[in-house]
Amino acid sequence: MYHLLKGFREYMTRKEEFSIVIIGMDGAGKTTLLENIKTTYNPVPGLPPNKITPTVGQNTGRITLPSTILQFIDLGGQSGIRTIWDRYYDGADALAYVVDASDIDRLNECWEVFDNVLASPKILGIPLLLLANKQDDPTSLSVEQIRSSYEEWWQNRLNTLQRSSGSSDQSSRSASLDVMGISALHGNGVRDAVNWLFLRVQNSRARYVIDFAHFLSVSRNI
Ligand SMILES: Nc1nc2c(ncn2[C@@H]2O[C@H](COP(=O)(O)OP(=O)(O)O)[C@@H](O)[C@H]2O)c(=O)[nH]1
Ligand SMILES: [Mg+2]
Repeated sequence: MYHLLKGFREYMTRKEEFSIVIIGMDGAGKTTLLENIKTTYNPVPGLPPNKITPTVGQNTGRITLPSTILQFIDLGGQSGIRTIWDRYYDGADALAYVVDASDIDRLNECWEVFDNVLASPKILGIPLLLLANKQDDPTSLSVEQIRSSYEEWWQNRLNTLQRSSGSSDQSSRSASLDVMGISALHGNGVRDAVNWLFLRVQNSRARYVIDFAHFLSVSRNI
């Protein structure tokens, strides 16, 4: 029992590390976001926007919060390398899907890509945040317009395919989807987005603690 309690104490006091995967189409602003997060939270700043080149493969960054380490993984978004995203869902504690809210011409493609993400059974149960990036650009769609655009796209798709069965999971997921506006370039909304991700992964940790406490109380009674 002593070891069990010691282990529990260590578990409670250690800094838990969580992995957050950033995805979205090429040019959406994923790497700019990652570098902005590094600059905002770390003593060593991330790359300035003018030094960022298109991502081939992945970029990573870690930030330390009071009780938690968040490891961000920014994956390349070109169509040829999107197929690797799926491999990262297994180790992901949360997903952030970045949308270029100023690129209206590519929104349909962006929702097709997003739909593929939602369709992966691996992401069930993983917190997912949709980020409407480039809010500093006056031509960008607002958070509400981005949400409506996705809902409209989804409705059109349902109508085209004339299917209703098998889609309820996805449509209920889109109804409860959290959408936040950010400017990865200037940092607006980035802290709110990181807080959202931090709280969501912490909640999943709290569930483990409750499970463990329950296990302890059961084991004490046997
Ligand atoms: N105006 C504006 N431009 C942005 C923002 N975030 C990224 N960009 C620009 O969008 C382009 C693509 O950014 P990048 O981070 O490389 O996109 P990625 O392919 O998703 O990693 C670059 O020219 C960035 O400077 C933003 O919040 N506002
Ligand atoms: Mg990139």
